[in-house]
Amino acid sequence: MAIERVEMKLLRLPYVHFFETSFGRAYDRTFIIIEVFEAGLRGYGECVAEEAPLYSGETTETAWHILRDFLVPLLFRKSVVEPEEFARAARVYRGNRMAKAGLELALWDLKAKKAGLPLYRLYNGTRTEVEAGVSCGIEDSLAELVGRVAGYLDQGYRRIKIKIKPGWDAAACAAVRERFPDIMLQADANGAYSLADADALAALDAFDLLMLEQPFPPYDLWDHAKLQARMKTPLCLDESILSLDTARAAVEMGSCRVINIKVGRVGGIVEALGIHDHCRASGVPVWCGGMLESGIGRAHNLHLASLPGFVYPNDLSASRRYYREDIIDPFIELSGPGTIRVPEGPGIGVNPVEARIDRACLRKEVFTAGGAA
Ligand code: OSB
Ligand code: MG
Repeated sequence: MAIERVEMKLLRLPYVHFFETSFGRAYDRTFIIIEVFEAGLRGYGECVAEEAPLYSGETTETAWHILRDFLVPLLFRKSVVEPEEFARAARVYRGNRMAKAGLELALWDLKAKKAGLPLYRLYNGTRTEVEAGVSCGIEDSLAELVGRVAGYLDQGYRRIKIKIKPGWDAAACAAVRERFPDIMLQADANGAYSLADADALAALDAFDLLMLEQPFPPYDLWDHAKLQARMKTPLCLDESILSLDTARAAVEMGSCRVINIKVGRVGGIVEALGIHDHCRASGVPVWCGGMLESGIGRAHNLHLASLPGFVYPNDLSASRRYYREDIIDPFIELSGPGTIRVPEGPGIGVNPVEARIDRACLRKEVFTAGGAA
């Protein structure tokens, strides 16, 4: 069989509440949904590249270009249907991992639907429920941050991550810790610091954080190793881990003690599984990061997080934490205090609602074996 058609849609969805990181404040998310068609079935993937090249060098427009001009043609030219085969073929192109992952995810969903199995069964996920966590953005005041954290804890979340940046770090950690002495709390700097801030960062040891995520920019593996050597708090790398090779280097260099796996950042499920397996064999705990995905990308993340090496709570929250009207049915909900059930239906196991996708759609392009339709 072969892929008959690919559809790409550029969507924009408003957040329930703005999300501010050390990169700035955002009120909505722009992202690409990729749909692959074969024999009456449709596989869905989400590309997590953002509008601006802040978190990564990719953007929605670079990803659109790479998908349209290089990756989608690979499927038609070589009759590629299997996600593993696509991952291998796509390796001839450097970088552009989020674009690659978006299409690979669609092929995984399709493969699982053809087999009539929930996606996690294809790569031997073991959990039926995963640990949920919330990532809290920077707020206008500490009181507002603490109020939001309280709200999430009331909803049942048991692990809170707060975004930090210079000027919003120790005081934010102190405010949350003081009010909630016993919760699992971690902080994420998205690379906002440098080694010159090592003293201020080391002082965060006082807040008994589960981990400190990505204090330095992505390519500073060596500086992360120097900081980790003087901190009790485990460092976790997010932006720095682009592949199995960088994960191996980070672990061997002592740059971190924990790894955040995001399928988009590492270029697909095949690469993510490699990192998971390597970390598991090396005794390095991992967890599943998020990119504020719609329900489509989030469902994919739920399946991935069912693997046994995902031992810390994940950046996986209910649909309503992100969007008023998620594009899937049913919405993702907490299944118990701080847990989310991995969907059991075929493929990603949630139903994308085409009418809602169309309402959020800014641009659409259809590709067939004969060329763009
Ligand atoms: O660094 O983990 C991050 C969102 C966008 C870009 C980077 C990050 C995040 C999050 C959101 O923290 C986590 C989620 O999807 O719940
Ligand atoms: Mg992060």
